[in-house]
Amino acid sequence: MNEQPINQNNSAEVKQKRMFSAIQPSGNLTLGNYLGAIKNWRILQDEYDSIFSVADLHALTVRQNPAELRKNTLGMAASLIACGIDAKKHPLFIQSHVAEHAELSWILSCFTMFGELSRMTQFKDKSKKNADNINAGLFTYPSLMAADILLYNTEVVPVGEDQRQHVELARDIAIRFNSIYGDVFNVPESFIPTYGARVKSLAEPTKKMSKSDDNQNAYVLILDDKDTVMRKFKRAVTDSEAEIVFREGKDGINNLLTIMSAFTGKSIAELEAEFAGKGYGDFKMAVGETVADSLAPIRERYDELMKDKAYLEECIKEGAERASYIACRVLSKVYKKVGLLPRIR
Ligand code: ATP
Ligand code: LTN
Repeated sequence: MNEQPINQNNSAEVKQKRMFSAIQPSGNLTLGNYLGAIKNWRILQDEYDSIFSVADLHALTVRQNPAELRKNTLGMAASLIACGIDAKKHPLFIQSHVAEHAELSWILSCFTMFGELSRMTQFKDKSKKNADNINAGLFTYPSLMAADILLYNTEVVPVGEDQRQHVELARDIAIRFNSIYGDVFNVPESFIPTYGARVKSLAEPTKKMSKSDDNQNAYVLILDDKDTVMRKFKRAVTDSEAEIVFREGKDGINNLLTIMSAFTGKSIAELEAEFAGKGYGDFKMAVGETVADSLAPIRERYDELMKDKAYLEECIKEGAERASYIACRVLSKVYKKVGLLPRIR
């Protein structure tokens, strides 16, 4: 990484690059979210000038139970802090608390093409899954995501592979806008660290692990207790062979090896050697133990945080204030550039 930390003696501060990322409160964090995204946020947070958000407006693209959404939104903020996001240092805020996101989203939707939105894989997938509710928000979702990113002069956006297409569209929108109005937005880049894992469903290991999967055995939640974690790994779909090696076609075993490698820091080759000659049952139990033990401290911290609502609310309040300060300056520049008449105060 070519980033440099802030100079310790403060004599000449090195300007850090701005990093922004968000996650929807559409349920609890899965192992996929953790290994593919949140763990990287934690690792990278101090290397960058970081801002994190819980994308509750995005969650509305799928029908939500209001009470549940409120609970999940605060729960997601708590989960992120429990996973090691330092909300006192880096703004962590709820997307709907910073009104500029919805406002810029409208402007950007006027610079986003129908054809571009139609090509988004997530839109196609989610339309299939929610055939009775293919709403306009689901379609224009990437314009709101572009607003999230562009409001903060973001340079890097750490996401999992499945979000790359959306970040690329945000880049295209920024370039299009800048080509008309001059240098208004920073052109962001997606950042998919090579050490980030792509975690597959435990029930159908050709599909990604997703928190909105109807089958609860398909995902492990970071808040699952040990018994639940063990049960889900015990049931994990593998193959009819008996060899613990990473090979094309062995999606289930490949997935378990990837998860084990991410938690232990051991390479796949080391794990293959360690488990050579062992049965799938023993291997699944070993992966389950490792995952459950690694998640235990996160779960404990989450429970503590959920008992201290005042602290959580203070974090997201400060986060929204700090985010708003940046967002409103960028938005007023955009309003001016596109020709909106300034409000008389
Ligand atoms: P939903 O099921 O509601 O669509 P999701 O579990 O797929 O949610 P998102 O909220 O869309 O997750 O994604 C949050 C972050 O986690 C994104 O950066 C995404 O790329 C990453 N991510 C999600 N699932 C995985 C996975 N299985 N492996 C790696 N990264 C993932
Ligand atoms: N669409 C993303 C969540 C998200 C996001 C963002 C990620 C909303 N706004 C801005 C990065 C930057 C998702 O579903 N994972």
